[in-house]
Amino acid sequence: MSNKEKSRDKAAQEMIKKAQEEGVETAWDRKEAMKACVYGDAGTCCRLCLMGPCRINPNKPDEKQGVCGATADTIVARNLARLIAGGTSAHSDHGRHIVHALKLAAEGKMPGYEIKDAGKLLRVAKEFGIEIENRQVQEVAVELARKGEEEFGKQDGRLTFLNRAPKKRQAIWKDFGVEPRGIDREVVEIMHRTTMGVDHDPYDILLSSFRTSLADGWGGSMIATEFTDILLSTPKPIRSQANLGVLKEGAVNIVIHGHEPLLSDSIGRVARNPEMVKKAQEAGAQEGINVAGLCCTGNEVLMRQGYPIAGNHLHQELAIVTGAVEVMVTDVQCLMPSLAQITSYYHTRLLTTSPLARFPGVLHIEFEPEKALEVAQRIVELAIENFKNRDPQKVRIPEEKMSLVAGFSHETINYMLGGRFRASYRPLNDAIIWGRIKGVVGIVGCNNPRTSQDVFHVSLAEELIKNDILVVSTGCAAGAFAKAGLLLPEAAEKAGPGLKEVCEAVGMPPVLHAGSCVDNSRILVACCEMVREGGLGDDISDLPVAGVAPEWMSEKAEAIAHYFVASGVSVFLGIPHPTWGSSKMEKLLYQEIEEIFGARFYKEGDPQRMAAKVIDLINHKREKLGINRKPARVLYDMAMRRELPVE
Ligand code: SF4
Ligand code: MSK
Repeated sequence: MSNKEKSRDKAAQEMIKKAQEEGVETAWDRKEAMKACVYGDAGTCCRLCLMGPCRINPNKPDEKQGVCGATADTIVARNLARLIAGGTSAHSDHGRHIVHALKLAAEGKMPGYEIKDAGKLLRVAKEFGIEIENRQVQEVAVELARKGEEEFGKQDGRLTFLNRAPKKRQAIWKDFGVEPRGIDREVVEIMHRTTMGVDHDPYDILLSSFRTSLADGWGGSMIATEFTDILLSTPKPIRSQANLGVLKEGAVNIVIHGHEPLLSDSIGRVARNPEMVKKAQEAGAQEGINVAGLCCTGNEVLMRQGYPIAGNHLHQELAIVTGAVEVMVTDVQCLMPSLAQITSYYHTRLLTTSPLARFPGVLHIEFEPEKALEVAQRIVELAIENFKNRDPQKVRIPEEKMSLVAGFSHETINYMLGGRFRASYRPLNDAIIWGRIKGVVGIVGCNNPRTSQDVFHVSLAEELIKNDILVVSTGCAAGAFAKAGLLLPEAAEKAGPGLKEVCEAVGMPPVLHAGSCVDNSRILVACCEMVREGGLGDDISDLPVAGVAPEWMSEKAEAIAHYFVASGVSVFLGIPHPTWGSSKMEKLLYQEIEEIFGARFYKEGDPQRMAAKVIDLINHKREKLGINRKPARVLYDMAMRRELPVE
């Protein structure tokens, strides 16, 4: 694979070349050296017990069974379930940490943090049945945090946020027994169910997997999003920049990477402190301190504070290769273990801050919420201190950086389209009904060196907006669109006439950045609002919407994809599920599950063909809603004109 084939991004191509010149191995090199394992890819490798490991030839699945007698169908179903459990646990533990922080902040035990969105606090508190009249905001916040904690350990009943879904969707979940109860309970149960010798029925395992994923989407992730908004503010449209060119040669560069934005919020504040800026200048960094993000921590601080984002998933190694990063601060998730090895070629200090996520031999400065500002101060000072160790010979920062507008929470979409005094989804629904916007598609997920970085994301989005489909994005897909200039209002030039008209009237981009991976829950809420607003059916599965994960790689993406399908949104995968070793599972996922959820999975490896399939589905939904007809053009003659009312 040539460097041009590895990524569509010129900054990435330049840094891949620099890495090669300097003898630094990247994910693309390791991918090339890695011989794909057919059993893993097909899902037919089982190592759940020590009678195995067992492998079943996916091309002859009926010829063999595991030592215990497990069929390929059972093995594939169990493996998929465990991916979903992994993804759900990651998003949900993130949510738990935010709930804990909200409680500490409300109790005054987290200096520097306070409730930033009291309005949302009260709205969410009411959903949890909390009395809000004549009570202090802090008091309500403490009670809400307690209720939030209970969602994880709940033994009876069901998750509170499920009430947000249309009644019809809630009935489907109830009828098929997939209503998630406690978040932790669902993860534990699916792990139990799929351990050796428990559940052997692929259908049963799959339904439980959907229930677990719903505990992510309507539980852990939704809690993470809403509680972060309460604590750190609900995003509003904000301008910033993306790509490696946001790093500055004349500044101390601090890159924050991972998923949980709590410490990063403090790092940003400390880095702006004039005393710290002065210290940086005294150390030779005339431009002061530059904080840039990566992956979803990057998205979180971009959405709320407008910090630039240095790139998406496959940029994490390349940021270090610039030779201009003093400190890379990590929290949890999507951190490549290779970072430790790559920093050994440069002066960059890699730092871990979460008790959950360490690298052997790497400096650990633990994030203690009660001492967040102190910890941040220590990190910023360390970065300033490290500036002198930069090797000018190794510094090469690509020029590429692109302006963008981010910050499209579902509340923002409400205000932008409905107007400040009449916030509502009515204008969006009307635009869809009249066909100016044909539908809405969420493009989400990661980068994966199995495909050329960002190519699928960008070509698909361009094709969809050209066909008047509004794109909403999160995670590293949003990073790809940011770098490609699709998050600018000017990108409306690339949209079809209807979408262009709406974007120009409102001043919004045709691709909306809705946040980090946990913020896919914002898309669920937006779908509920569209149903509630009326005119587009009475369930999410009626809406002309779809989800796409073109370049996904993470267990979390698998959980997201499943909760979207279980919520009634069909999901198109650029990289298929690792399930092709079981024709039964393939049939369930890509066909039969639609009978339950009104949505299913599709797989397609080519962006143009994928776009055609997505457009087909949107048109099919419009047809069913009876809105796929163009309003008949009436040619008025003079007599008819005279009949027209005159104002
Ligand atoms: Fe083999 Fe069955 Fe053990 Fe899996 S659970 S490793 S299939 S014996
Ligand atoms: S960071 S889960 S690589 S989107 Fe959320 Fe990006 Fe995927 Fe991680």
